[in-house]
Amino acid sequence: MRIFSVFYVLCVMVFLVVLSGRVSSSFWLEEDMYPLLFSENFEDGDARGWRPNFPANWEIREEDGSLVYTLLAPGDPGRIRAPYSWSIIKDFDLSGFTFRGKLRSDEDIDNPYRDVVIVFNFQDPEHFYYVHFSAISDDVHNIIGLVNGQDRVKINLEPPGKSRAMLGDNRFHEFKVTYDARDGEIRAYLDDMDTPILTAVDKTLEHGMIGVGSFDDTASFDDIHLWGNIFK
Ligand SMILES: [Ca+2]
Ligand SMILES: [Ca+2]
Repeated sequence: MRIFSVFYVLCVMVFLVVLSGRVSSSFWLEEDMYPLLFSENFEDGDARGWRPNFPANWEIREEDGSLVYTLLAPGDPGRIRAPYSWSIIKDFDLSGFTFRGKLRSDEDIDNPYRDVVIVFNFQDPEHFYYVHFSAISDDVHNIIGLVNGQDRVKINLEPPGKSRAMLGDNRFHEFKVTYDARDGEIRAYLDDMDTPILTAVDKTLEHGMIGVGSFDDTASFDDIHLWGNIFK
C-alpha cells in the first residue's frame, strides 16, 4: 500500500512538471514578461516620441473627445517594394516585445487592399519586419512581411488567402504584436487578444525599433503601449 502511495505521488509530480512545461510556452509570451517602456494616448497634442519618414503626412487630430495620431497621405514608394510610410518610436532598440494599441484604416471601405501596418525590428528603411492588417488575404495582403534589403517577402505560416482578414471597416480595432527573440516567434492579433490571426517564426532580424504606418494607404492610431527588452 505504501509503495502504491509513493508511486501515486511520483505520478502526480511528473504530471505537474509536464503541465508546467506546456503552460510556460504560452504563459511567458505575455506583457508581464517585459517591463512597460512606453505609453502614448496623444492627449498632450504632440508626438515628440515618434520619428516619421514623411513628417508632413502625420497629424494629431481630435475625434470624439480623443486625440489620435493620423497618417493623412500614403507617402512615396522607396527603391524596393516595402511599406511606404511609418512612424517609429524613438529611443527603443528592442530584442523582444509586446506592442498593443488601437488602429484604424482611413481608406475607402470599398478598397479591399486597404491596410494598416505595424513595423518592428526596424534597423533601417530596408531592413525590418511588418505586420500587414488588411481586408483581403493573399500573398502580399494580411501577412507578416520581411524586408531584408530587397522586395518584401511573406513569412507568416498561414497560406496565401487563408489568414483572417478583418480590416474591412472604418472603426478602431485593438491590436497586439509580439516578438520572442529567443525563438523568433511572431504573433499578431486583431480584436481577439487570445488567438493570433498571423504567426511566423523568423530570426533574420533579431532586434530593432518599432512603429506604426501603412503600406500605401491612410490610417490612425491611439492608446499605444510597449513592453520590451532593451537590446544591448
Ligand atoms: Ca487619444
Ligand atoms: Ca493598401
